[in-house]
Amino acid sequence: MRMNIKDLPLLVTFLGAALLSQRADAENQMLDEITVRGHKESPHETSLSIREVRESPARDMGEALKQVDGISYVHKGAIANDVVLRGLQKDNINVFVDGVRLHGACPSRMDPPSFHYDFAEIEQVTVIKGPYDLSNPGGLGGVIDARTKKPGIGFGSDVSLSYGSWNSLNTSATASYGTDAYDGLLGYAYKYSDVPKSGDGRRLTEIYPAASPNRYKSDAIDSKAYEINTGWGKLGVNPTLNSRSEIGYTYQDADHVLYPYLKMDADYDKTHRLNWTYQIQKISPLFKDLKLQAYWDKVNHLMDDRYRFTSNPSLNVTRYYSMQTDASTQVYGAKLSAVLAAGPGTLKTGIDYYNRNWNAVNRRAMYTMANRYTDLAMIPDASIDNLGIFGEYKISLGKQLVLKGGVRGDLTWAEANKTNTLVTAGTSRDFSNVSANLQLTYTPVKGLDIFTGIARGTRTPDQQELFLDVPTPGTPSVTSPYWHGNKDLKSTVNHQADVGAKYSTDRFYVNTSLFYSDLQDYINFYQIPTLSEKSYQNVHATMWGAELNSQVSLDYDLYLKGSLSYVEARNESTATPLSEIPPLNGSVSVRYDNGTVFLEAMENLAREQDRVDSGLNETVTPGWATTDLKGGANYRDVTLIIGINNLFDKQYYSHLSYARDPFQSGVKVPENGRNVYFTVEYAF
Ligand SMILES: [Cu+2]
Repeated sequence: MRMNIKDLPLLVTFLGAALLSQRADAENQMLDEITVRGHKESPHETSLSIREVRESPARDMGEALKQVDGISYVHKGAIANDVVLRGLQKDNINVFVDGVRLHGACPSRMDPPSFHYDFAEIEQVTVIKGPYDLSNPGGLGGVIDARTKKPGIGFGSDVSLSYGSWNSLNTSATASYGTDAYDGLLGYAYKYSDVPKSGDGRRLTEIYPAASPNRYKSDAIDSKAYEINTGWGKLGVNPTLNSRSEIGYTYQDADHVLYPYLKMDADYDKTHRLNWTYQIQKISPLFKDLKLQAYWDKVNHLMDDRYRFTSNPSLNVTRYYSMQTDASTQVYGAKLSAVLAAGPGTLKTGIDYYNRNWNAVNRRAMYTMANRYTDLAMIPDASIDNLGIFGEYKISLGKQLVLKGGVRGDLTWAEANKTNTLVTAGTSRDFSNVSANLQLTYTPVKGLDIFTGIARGTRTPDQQELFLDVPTPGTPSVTSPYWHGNKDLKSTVNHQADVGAKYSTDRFYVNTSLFYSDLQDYINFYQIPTLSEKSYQNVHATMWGAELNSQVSLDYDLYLKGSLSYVEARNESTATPLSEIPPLNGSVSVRYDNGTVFLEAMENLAREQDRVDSGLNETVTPGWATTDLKGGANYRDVTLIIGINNLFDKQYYSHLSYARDPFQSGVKVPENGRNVYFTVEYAF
């Protein structure tokens, strides 16, 4: 069609209308986030929207979540960042997707749970800080639950392509179709990257000293950092107006993932995840909701040192590697839960079960000279069975008070099915635990919520902490310690108190929270005195911390956001700081967003961490500040985003990005240097 000058007013009107309608949409998005965070979330809850994920150059959810107050992460390479919540990590926190318990296979956490799902599957991530989730076992430090996208009515589709520094590519496409009776969704994502460089211009694979046996071989230094394909599908059926059944399956294949943090790299991670739910709502005035869920997931993981100098052929090294771990884990579980109108309040109750198996076989050239590369039951095909029951009652006392309280009981069995030098096949442990909490939310005036909570949370030791066995060739030494589990470990019990206050209006909220935690039998990694051995022990620990965050909508389409997090942790048994605790950190950002275009500048800050565990040779990490810029525009169904992170190419380290053991590499992994990214998204 040829344009004619007479069409111009029409075109201008059309464009204007389109821009205005877009403006209303997107402006609402920013205000919606403020509304959700201000009104709908309790002061000890927080969330990350998919908008915030999409606008960042984060390569996985672990990295994306670092923008949430109270969350930090362990950076082990270009991807597979591990989430840390209020200084607690690993099994101290629960990381789920749609309530599905997902565990990694790698004993060195190359594949933490959040690594096993793609952004493009996710709608929103909710974080509950502290032991206030009674509907799942464990997670004494809190829960991070990602919710997957649900198909809408009619056809829907979105395509996203992101390209950035070091050839990092992140693409995804989803298509969905839905009617009132049924719906379906299909998605695919592909991620690739070369090895990132830090602020000093060196690749993350170049951080080893020139004589280190763990340094990368020259042809691996600039090889790809990872390549990941993920595909998923979801089917939903609504048999009646008030019932729904859903089945979802995801397969992820991660290939050639480099971990400069460790002495080995991953050859592959292959993950299956299957989830089925059936839910009926409003069955009767008494029976409000009934939900049944069953799930299964499995990860196969292979890592070795083929890209490192340690694998060079020699008298001892007769295979393509000198060390390898072949690991797998499988989880299956089910849950039945119901919401009932009971007296003046509501009762949520349920029963759940899961089984997790974990098996890791380690092979080393030098473990015994007589029997090279012999299979070693590093994690001896060990299973954990957990059966739990919970009830939680919520009642409004007048207009100003909401009281919520509940209790949960768990029975747990842990058993090793293979023999290693630490345990024999059949070695088992039983645990029984009670968790409970009482939460009071007081709303003295509209917009002000004061939250207080006391809670008891628990978690049992995992297979690694109980049964792990990594003997050394010959006699253990300082450079080659014997690393093993402790089959006598007790469950950790956390007694925690929380106070929080939030004030919100339609255009503004400010949220503060403060917690104190007394951890009985905290499972601490330690150096056994006088022996060249490292293991796990129960210690008495305490933690306290605070978070502050705020989001404000100002005039002239300006938005301000800021957050600050602090946690201090102490091993009371030895009167020393606990290891791997993030320093005081925060961020401030200013954003112009008129609904069509946005521009944002963010400053990220972390203080020096000088509270270190000298028993594990932890050292002080200096503070740092970095600047990120991003901007974008959307027109109709297309969104463009361009950003630059670490604008001044600062060389800096996160306190957590250093492995102590196992397979301690002895080097700190620096954060990424200046990096540019460009994203285009199309959705309808
Ligand atoms: Cu691994």
